[in-house]
Amino acid sequence: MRFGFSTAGESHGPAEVTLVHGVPAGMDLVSEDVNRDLSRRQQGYGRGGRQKIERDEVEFLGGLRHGKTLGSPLSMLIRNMDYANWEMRMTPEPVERGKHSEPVTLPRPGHADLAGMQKYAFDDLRNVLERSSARETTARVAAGGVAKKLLSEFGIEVRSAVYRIGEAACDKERAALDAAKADASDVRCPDPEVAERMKAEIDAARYARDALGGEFVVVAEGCPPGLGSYVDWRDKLDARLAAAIMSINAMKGVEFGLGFEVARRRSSEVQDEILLEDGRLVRASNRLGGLEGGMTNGEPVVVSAAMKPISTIAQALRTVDLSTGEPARAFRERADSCAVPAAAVIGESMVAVVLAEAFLEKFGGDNMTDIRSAHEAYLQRIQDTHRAAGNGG
Ligand code: EPS
Repeated sequence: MRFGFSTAGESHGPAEVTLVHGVPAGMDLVSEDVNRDLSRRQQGYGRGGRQKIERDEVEFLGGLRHGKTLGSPLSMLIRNMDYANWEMRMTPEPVERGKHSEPVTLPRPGHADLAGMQKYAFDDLRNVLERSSARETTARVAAGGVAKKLLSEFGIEVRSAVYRIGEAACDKERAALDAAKADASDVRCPDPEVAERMKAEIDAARYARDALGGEFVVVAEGCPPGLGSYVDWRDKLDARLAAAIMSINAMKGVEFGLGFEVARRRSSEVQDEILLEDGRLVRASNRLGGLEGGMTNGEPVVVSAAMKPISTIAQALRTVDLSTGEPARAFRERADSCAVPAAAVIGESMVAVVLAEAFLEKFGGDNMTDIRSAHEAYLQRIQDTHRAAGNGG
């Protein structure tokens, strides 16, 4: 089966669950490969009280034996510690209506609440918000840990950095180059001076009972040329990466390399010229973010995204009480005031999952040994072609 994953779980339900399919047999995998990113996702300046309750750690339920994948579906569980406080309101067992939980009927502008109630014929928006909550991204990051582990076996590393929160911003290109330093910052911004301004913006928004969005960049280094394809629209890697990024809660835009800036420039200031240096094909720049014709071109893949501010805010916005039809103020619940640093880690995970899927399409096999052989043979062939070109042959 093709590499990919599904998730299940409600924010205050018993657990988040991830099922990853298409994982090759024989890959080394330990809890730490997943827990590392689960912990990074939980961090970040601007988080609310929930992360003090949760301690996200994976339990493998299937697909792994003695630290090696079996090629069978990899099943992972992350418990919601907060379920202990929500058990009566969230129990899967039938309860007497209204006894354990009052229906929530004040939809928040910007959340899935209203359209979700209309679509699924609910009269309690808790049925919507529990699944539309960004808590679900915990399960995605678990899948991302597996994808990253696979990619790292072939020299591909995926990192991220935050380059804007509200009005506080640094250069996107610089942030992408310095992404390795982002883990040291609690806003995931590699520029310490801008990081301080970002934190001040978050404090000011929180003080005003409001929330802030921002922008982050994900960089994948070490991708061989030719992941994805130009021959069919479904296979185009940039389209698949865009869909994966846009599936993250609160994303409103995605860009590659220079992004929308390309629309303002002339062609000669946009394309990345091809040079032959010491028998190797190299690029004079990476303005297109490592993607041409829906394929990787061997340069770092650079994807950035814009996140809107969180819609659950203390300064409740106008809405309508759906139980009475009267004007009201939106439902308020404990929430983050900024989750852009966490979103950057989730972005890494989604990019890693798409790259792993494309990697296995290109070099696919049931087990790591066969994949390694296919990968090495391909790199050798394209390297030999370059050499021949360098020799005029
Ligand atoms: C979220 C609301 C908050 C966030 C949550 C996403 O949860 P709670 O209502 O329990 O305080 O903390 O994010 C997470 C729990 C998480 O792990 O990222 C929402 O409404 O989307």
